[in-house]
Amino acid sequence: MRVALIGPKWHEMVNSYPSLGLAYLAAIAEQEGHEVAIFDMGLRPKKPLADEVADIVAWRPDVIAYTAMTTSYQSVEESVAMLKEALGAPTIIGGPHATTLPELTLQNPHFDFLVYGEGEYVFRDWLRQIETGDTHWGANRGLWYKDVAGNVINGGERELIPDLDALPFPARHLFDLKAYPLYAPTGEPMITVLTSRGCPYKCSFCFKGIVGRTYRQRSPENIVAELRYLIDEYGVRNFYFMDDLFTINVKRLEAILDHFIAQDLNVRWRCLARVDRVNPDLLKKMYRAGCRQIHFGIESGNPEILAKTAKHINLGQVRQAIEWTEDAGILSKGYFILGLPGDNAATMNETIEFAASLRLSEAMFSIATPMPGTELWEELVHRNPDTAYNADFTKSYYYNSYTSEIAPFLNVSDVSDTELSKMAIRARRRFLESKEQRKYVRYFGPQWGRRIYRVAQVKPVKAVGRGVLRMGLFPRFRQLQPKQEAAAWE
Ligand code: B12
Ligand code: SF4
Repeated sequence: MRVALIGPKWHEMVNSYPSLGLAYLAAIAEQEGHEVAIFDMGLRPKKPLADEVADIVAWRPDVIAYTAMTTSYQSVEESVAMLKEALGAPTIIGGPHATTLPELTLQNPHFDFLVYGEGEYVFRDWLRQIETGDTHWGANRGLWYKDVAGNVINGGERELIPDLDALPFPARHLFDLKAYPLYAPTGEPMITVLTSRGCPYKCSFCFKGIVGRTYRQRSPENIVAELRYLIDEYGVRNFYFMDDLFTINVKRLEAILDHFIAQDLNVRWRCLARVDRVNPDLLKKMYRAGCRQIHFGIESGNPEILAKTAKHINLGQVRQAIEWTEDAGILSKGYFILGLPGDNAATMNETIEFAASLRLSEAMFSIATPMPGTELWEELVHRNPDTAYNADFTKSYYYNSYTSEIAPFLNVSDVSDTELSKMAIRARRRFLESKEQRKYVRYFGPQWGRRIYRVAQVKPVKAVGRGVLRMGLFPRFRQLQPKQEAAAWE
C-alpha cells in the first residue's frame, strides 16, 4: 500500500525538527513492505494548505496518517477534511493530541481511526488489517475506531514496547533533512536521536500520556550502531539526544559514554538533563565523549512556585549543576517558565534575577500554558469549572515569545496577560545583559567590573569602548568574551 504520513502546519513557525514519531512509524511501515512518503507541512508555513493537500492527493496514498500536538491540531482539521473528500482513503491520527483527547479527536467525521499512546505496533497491525480487509478492529489493542452508527469505540492502550532495540532505526531518508534548520553552533547540520523513552517524574506542566512513567532504554550497542549509520550515511557528527531524561540512569549513561570514547566516534552532542542528575565526574566524562551542551529544566527562581511544579529540585541544586557543567567545558541552557500558578510580578522577578545570576550560556523563558492532560490543566479547570478545550491552542505556541505578538494563552498567573507578555520580553533582555556583565566582572573583578559595565552602557562611552577594543588595547579582555558557542562546540 501507499502510506502517507503527514505532519501538520505549525501556524507561522517553521518546524526545525524532523518528527521522530513519524520517522519510527515510517520505518515500521517500510519494514512491512509498504511504500511510504512523509509530508511535513510544518516546513512550509507560507505554502497554501490547498497546495499541500494537492501534493498529497497527487501521490495517491491508500491510507492517510496524521501526527499532531495540541498546538498544531487546528490545521489538521482543515487539511484532513480536504483530503478525505478528495481521496476517500482510510484516515488515522496519533500523537500527543490524539492521546490527550481521544474521544473528542475521533468525533471529527473525517477521521476513521486513532492510535492511543505509543504507536509503532498498533500502526503495524492496523496496516495489516487494512491490507487484508480484517475489520476486527477491537483485536488491535490501542486502536480506537467508530462503530457503524459512528460512535467512538475506546480501543484501550497497548502495552509499552518492552524492547526498544527491536525497533528499526527511524526512516530519516524519507525526510528532506537539509530543509530543516537544525544546526550545531558551528553551522554544521545536526540530527536528533532518541536513546530512551519515558520519565518517572510528574511535573505539573508536562504531558505523560505517550511513553508513561516507566523508563525504557536502548542498549549502548544499538545506539552506537545508529550513530555510526548516521555518520556514514549523512556525514554528520552533531547529534541532539531528545530523550526526556538522558542522564537519569548513571550506569547506563556511563556505558554509553564508554562506547563513544572507546570507539572514537568523534561526535559532538547536546542532551536534556535534570539538575539533580549530574555530578562533576560524570560531566567531565560526558565532555570527553563529545557532550558540548546540556539543556536543563529550571522552571522558577522562587522556591515555593518551583515546589508547586513537582519538579523535585531546589535552587541550590540548580546553581551547583550549572557551575559543574560550565566548569566541565559544557555549555548550559536553562528553560524557565513565567506565569505559573501563584506567579506575580515579585516572584517572576525572582525567576528573572535568578536566571541572570547563573553562569548559563543560554536561557529560554516561556509562558506557562496549561495543556490538557496535565496537572496545570486540572488546576485551571478546578479554578474555572467552565473551562473547555477549544481547538485554538495554536496561540499557545510560544516559540517566538520574545516579540510582543505572543500573548499568554489561558493565563494561570496572578498578573494580567499584558504584564506577563512584557515579563517574558524583559526576562530575555535582562538575561543577555547579565551575560554581558559577567564578561566585565571576569576581567575587572566583581566591584569594578560591575561599575565599568554600567558606565560602558552609556551610549557615547559604548562607541568609544568599541573603538578601543578594535585598536586591540585590551587583548585579554577580548579573549575573555564568553566563549563563542561555536568555539566551545569544537
Ligand atoms: C522534540 C519535541 C519538540 C520539538 C519538535 C518535535 C517534532 N517535530 O515532532 C520542539 C522543540 C520544536 C517542540 C515544540 C513544542 N512542543 Co514538544 N516535544 C518534543 C518531545 C521532547 C519529543 C518528541 C519526540 O520526538 N518523541 C518521540 C516520538 C517517538 O514520540 P511521538 O512523536 O510522540 O510519536 C509516538 C506516538 O505519539 C505515536 N504517534 C505519533 N504520531 C502518530 C501518528 C500516527 C498515525 C500513529 C499511528 C501514531 C502516532 O507513535 C509514535 C511512536 O511511538 C516531546 C516529549 C516526548 N517525550 O515525546 C514534547 C511534546 C511533544 N511537546 C509538547 C509541547 C507542549 C510543545 C509545545 C507546545 C511547547 C510550546 N508551548 O511551544 C511546542 C509545540 C510545537 C507545535 N508544532 O505546535 C508536549 C505535547 C503535548 C500536547 N498535548 O500536544 C510534549 C508531549 C511534551 C510534554 N511532555 O508535555 N517539541
Ligand atoms: S518535565 Fe522533564 S522531568 Fe518533569 S515530568 Fe516532564 S520529562 Fe519528566
